[in-house]
Amino acid sequence: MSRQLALFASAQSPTRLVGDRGDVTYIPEFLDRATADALVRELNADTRWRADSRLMYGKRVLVPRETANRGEKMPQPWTPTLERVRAIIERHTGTTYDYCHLNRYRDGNDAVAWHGDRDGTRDARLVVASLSLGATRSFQLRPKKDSGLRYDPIAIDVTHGDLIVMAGDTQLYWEHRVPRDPRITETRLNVTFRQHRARETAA
Ligand SMILES: O=C(O)CCC(=O)C(=O)O
Repeated sequence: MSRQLALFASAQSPTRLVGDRGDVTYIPEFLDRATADALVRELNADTRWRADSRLMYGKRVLVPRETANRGEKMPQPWTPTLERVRAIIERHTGTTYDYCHLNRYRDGNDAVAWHGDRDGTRDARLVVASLSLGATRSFQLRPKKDSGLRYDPIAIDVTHGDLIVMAGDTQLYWEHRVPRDPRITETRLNVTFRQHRARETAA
């Protein structure tokens, strides 16, 4: 049984979701409505989405969502609002991000399976800041099988403008997913701000 967190927190009161062998914080309404709306408009107008595929049991299958990367050393640049939001998140988290990975969940049939973000680098301790836009979806966390941790899965409904920050050892000991939910008919965008390398910034 998963634990559903009560959503009493506000932008001023982040909720710690994980504090053991990892550090995951949930900040509801991190972005104000106007900025979140502007970001959705800009990303929808100006992103070339990709349909990725994976080899599974010898067969190539499409991943159930569309993706894109934007930012430094990426085929698509930051958009003006994305840059502005990146700066806000950098100030909040005290670190820098050089690119972002975008997921577009067209409806509740799109999803991402359990995984940790190693991010093409050996340094799994890099910070990942995950911004939700559009439809409300369940974001779930659980300890990895070999972590030695004994916690029930955590499920939290993330919605337009909410931020989840995953830091410390999170990607080593925990995994996360957004499961299918065929009742959902609206689109959700997710923007994960990521680091090729981390630089601490002054608070
Ligand atoms: O959509 C989300 O909230 C999670 C996205 C994610 O796990 C990823 O991009 O690796």
